[in-house]
Amino acid sequence: MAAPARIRTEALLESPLADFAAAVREGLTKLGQKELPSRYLYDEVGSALFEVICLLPEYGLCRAGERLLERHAEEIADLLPLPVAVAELGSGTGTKTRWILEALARRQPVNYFPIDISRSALWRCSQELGRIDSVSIVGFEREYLDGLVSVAARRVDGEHLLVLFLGSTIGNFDRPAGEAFLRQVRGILHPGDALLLATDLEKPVPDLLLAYDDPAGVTAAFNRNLLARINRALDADFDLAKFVHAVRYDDVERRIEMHLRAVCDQSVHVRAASLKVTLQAGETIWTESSHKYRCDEVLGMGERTGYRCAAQWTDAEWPFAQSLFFAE
Ligand code: AVJ
Repeated sequence: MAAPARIRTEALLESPLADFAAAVREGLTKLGQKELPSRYLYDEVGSALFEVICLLPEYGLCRAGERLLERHAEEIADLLPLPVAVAELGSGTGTKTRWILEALARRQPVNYFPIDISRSALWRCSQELGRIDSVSIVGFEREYLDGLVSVAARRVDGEHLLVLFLGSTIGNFDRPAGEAFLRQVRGILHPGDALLLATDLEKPVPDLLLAYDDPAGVTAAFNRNLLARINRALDADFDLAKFVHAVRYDDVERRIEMHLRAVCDQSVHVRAASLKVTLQAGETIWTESSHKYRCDEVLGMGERTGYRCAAQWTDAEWPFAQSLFFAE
């Protein structure tokens, strides 16, 4: 296999496996609703399944986000102060990012810093984007905020930063936590730096339920793979046949919730976390929330956390917004 043109990955100092074990223990020993953090859905298998989800006709989110960037990348680049370096929170597969990097690379050489806890995601992103002329990549295998601090420390005098938070990943946070996260990002930025924020918008509930419980069962596989990952990585004995994918829309919180429902009473041993868990028939493990927003709500979130909005673009086919903010 050909090596990507330019990729270097900053070393990871923490122990990801110990963190995973601790998170699993914490989530599965919660009184009341058991839960697992959605970030762990994306191992190699999970990331590949998510890419298939993005191809499903019922799940328009990825296509909408990409369409907006394809259509408006030039306009976005024109609004940015130059020179600008690009940091991306969650490198994904890089397809959406290509439009922005190409538009910027027509104006200046671009330093691009994808930040992701998944080494395989960084690798794939570098393969996708590593050969664009005038773009050089340094990947950071880190938590978002840690990685962003390191990226910000590398900026040269007079260089601005554009932070990309695409794909509506902010929707995985509760609303207050999402706002707190935007504020933390703002704390790392300088006035005049930019944030491009993608958010999935409210839409009819039946459309949402189909998008997260598709007839081909890809999202179900994506969800259940989390248990398979725990079996593999933490020497656990989840029986996947005893769990079903369950999706609900909470119309007070305005979010899709993804759960795994135990179909019978059972107990599970997670050896690497020294943990025994019992589940009752019908009990669920909550694996992901995906909050849906209103356009003006997104503006409000930005304004309350130290930004002003320069422009907002929405997709007509699948309600979705890209908002360009500047740190004040
Ligand atoms: C990648 C977090 C935007 O919330 O829609 C897709 C993940 N989960 N299908 C989303 C997901 C189930 C997705 N995000």
